[in-house]
Amino acid sequence: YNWNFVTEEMEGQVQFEYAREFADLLAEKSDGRINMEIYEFGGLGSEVDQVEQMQDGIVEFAIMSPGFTGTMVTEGQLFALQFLFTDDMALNQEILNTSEALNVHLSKKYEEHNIKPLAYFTEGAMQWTSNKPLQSPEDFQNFKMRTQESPLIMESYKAYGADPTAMSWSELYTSLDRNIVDGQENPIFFIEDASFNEVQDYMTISNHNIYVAMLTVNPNFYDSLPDDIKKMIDETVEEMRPIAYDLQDKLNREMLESIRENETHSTEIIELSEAERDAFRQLALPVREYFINEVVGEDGKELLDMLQKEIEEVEE
Ligand code: 6CS
Repeated sequence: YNWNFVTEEMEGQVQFEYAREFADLLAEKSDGRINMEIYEFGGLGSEVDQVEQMQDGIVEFAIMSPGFTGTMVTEGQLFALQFLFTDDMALNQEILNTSEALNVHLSKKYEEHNIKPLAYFTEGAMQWTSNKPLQSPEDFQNFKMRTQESPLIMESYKAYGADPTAMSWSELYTSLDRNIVDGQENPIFFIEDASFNEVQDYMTISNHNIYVAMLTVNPNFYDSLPDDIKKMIDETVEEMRPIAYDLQDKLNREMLESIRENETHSTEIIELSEAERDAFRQLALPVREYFINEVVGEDGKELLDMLQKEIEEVEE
């Protein structure tokens, strides 16, 4: 078997290293019968192009961020809702692993669009970088915020008073450098590895959301596979869960140090207090109502309610 696996990231970053490990495990399990060609981001187009290639079966496997399928699978935009998950990343990953709302109901919504999610995993807590200090919602007034394509991510920043612009991350470094946008959100490892810190004066440790990515497969391709091969894939998905968690944890820790120690450009790191985070939380909560009333309706409400219940249960 020769399969293609596309990621939205580069070598050394979480998605690419996930794909590499996934391919190695499968090659081993299958005694070399399964070979995967892994693509770094850029070679096959934008993040949105990659979604289409997976749906068309041009690539068999893809790691995708729900933020790039927001207009198609509207329910997947629930990951844009800030302060929804807990502040404990290990618990968050447990929720992603076990949630019925996500692994059964949300996955079904993706499957309607020819995308089969095999796993949801976090790439870390998200932080803001900016060219001015971001400490309170007032600081976001007219702030040009770069976001992914999801309308709900944009709505979330409008709730803070910002002026969001969606773009591919391939354009982000230049756009920050030229002040086409004033700031962006991402996990720390990505901020450092994409060198955004070198064109931004501030990084706010806001932990306002978790970055979630999905391992996906083309469903027609998957269904056509013999049972023993499917079993190898499913086992590998399970084996990857702790590996992916440790990978992002290690990279996010290490890269925080290298942002601190960067000699070319110093980035001031602002840590929000709980009271400061709460000011953002208060403005983020009504976006959940907007999501239900304006975006997903009754079906989506059930899904979000179920996920919130699951989060509460794990927190207890
Ligand atoms: O900001 C982005 O769009 C990119 N961020 C990450 C962590 N992965 C890929 C994604 O395209």
